[in-house]
Amino acid sequence: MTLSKIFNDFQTEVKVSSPGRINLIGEHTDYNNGFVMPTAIDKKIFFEFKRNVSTDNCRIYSKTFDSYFEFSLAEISKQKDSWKNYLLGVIEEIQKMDKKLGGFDCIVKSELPIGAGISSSAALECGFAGGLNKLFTLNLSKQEIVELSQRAENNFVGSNCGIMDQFASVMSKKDHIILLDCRNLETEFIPADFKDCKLLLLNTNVSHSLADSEYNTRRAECEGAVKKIKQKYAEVSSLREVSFEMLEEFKDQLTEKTYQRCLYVLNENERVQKASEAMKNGELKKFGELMYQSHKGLQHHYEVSCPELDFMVDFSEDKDFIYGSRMMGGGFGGCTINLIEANKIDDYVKEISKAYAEKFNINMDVISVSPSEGTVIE
Ligand code: GAF
Repeated sequence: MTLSKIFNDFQTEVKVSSPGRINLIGEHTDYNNGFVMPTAIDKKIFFEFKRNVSTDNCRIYSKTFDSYFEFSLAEISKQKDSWKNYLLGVIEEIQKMDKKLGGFDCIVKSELPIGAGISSSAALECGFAGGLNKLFTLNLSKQEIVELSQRAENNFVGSNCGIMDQFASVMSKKDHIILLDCRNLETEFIPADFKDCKLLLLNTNVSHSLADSEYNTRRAECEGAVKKIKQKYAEVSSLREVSFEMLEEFKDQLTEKTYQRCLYVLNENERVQKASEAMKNGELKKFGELMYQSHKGLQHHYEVSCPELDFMVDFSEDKDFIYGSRMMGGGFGGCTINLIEANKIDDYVKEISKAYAEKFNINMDVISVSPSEGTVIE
């Protein structure tokens, strides 16, 4: 059968739209069992699925990359293109759960820019898992979909990500921000009322290659510190149980860098608590101030920012119509998230685009976003 025969005359059985996410504050806290404040956005990856009963083969066509691949459920092996591995990882995790899949055809189309830090990877994993769940009546709960998608990324792709992105992509509610406690997945939905302001993403359009390796290193640094502290305080199983006093007590046994990483995480968890209160009380200036503090911590103590992101945040700092600005996601490129007065956006975008292009010889992009519903499956 030719490709066009399979994909032109597609009798869709299941349709999925799977959103990217933003994170207002709480960066690199999720894998330390801390707090985050993400939500899904109105930019998505779309899937269409149908069963192909005749084979155990899966045929997937990406409209975005105009790329096709086919594999047997019995032979899952790592591919060169990373988008394929997110999907294969999901298949592997579903199979590990003893859930029965059959052959299927799938079309994927994305409107999420890759490398922008708005989690196209979690959207791919969760949307794909959600679609297969419906197509083959696997009876997976939303939480199982979130967790298996995270495991796909950890085990198959090899990135030790936390749970924030998958959780936000699946669980978000329109017009709300999630306050998520990553220790027990306790969730509070806070109405996203930004009054005269809007959230604006500015994409540096850089994605430095350090990102993956440094991400895993940061996580290992935090876990190494926890291991040391646990020797005296048995109740400690993550940085979440570590107090400022405990960290001070162990300062001499940690390298200066590791100490700074841990201090950042403890401070960031406190900031998220304050930020969620500020949001509930409509104190947007206070919220924005915490965003700036978060960025400084990520820049100087956690060291996951980059000159392009720092330039954007610095550029905004003396503008009183920008309440807050910070890098978002894993770091080393991608977007800043800005809380900005809506009627100033057009002029500001012109000004910063020009300054950014002059400084780095790169054109930035603007991504306007609004808090949206998690995965939708029809
Ligand atoms: C990436 C990861 F996937 C998340 O789990 C989270 O750690 C984030 O970086 C940093 O906060 O998006």
